[in-house]
Amino acid sequence: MNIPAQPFGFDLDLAHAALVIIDMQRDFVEPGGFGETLGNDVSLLQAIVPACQAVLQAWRRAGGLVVHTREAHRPDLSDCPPAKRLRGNPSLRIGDEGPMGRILVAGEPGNQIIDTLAPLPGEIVLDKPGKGAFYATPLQNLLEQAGVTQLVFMGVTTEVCVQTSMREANDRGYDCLLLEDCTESYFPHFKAAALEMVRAQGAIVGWTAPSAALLPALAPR
Ligand code: TIU
Repeated sequence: MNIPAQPFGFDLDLAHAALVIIDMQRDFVEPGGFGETLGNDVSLLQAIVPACQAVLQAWRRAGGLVVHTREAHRPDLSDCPPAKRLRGNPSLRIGDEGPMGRILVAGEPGNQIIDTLAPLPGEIVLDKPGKGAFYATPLQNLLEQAGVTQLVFMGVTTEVCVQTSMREANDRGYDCLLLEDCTESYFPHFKAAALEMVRAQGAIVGWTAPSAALLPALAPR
């Protein structure tokens, strides 16, 4: 079905598409996590949760493949480059003990996907040490095994992990659609710029559309 999108319609083929939800984990959307340690107001990100829930529910009902990612490091931090841990002057560094457990460490309370978007059994959940969902993860293999050629993106933050993941996907040959009201940044002007740069130059990275444009394609018929 053709989804009204920018810069032109996106031909969704649900049987060969996956919904990729980037890093909707407590670290980024709740106080006391990695996002806040970097000096951000994390409350901004909570506004997208209802729209993400609506899409996730509709996507599941339509029988589509779902991939959740978490930005996460091993407890021994062997997959966290010192350059990432030591950069800047955060209030807590990756691996430090925070109010939701060790910052950005797999298995800690802060590293869990928020309850309202919690994965269901059978859905793919990937821990990724970088910003991109393909770097040092089995994502490409999993998508190839599933015959997926199109990716619909939601999650946070728009210009960091979402955009990096879309650029990685684009270079690997996937058609990528970013849902405008299902992604957010700590910096509204960065979100606006990221949406524009994704779809500029004839969808140089991919398409953008509001979730309302996708939902009819997922409705039972
Ligand atoms: N800081 C920021 O905007 N984002 C991240 O560090 N990671 C993700 O975007 N997931």
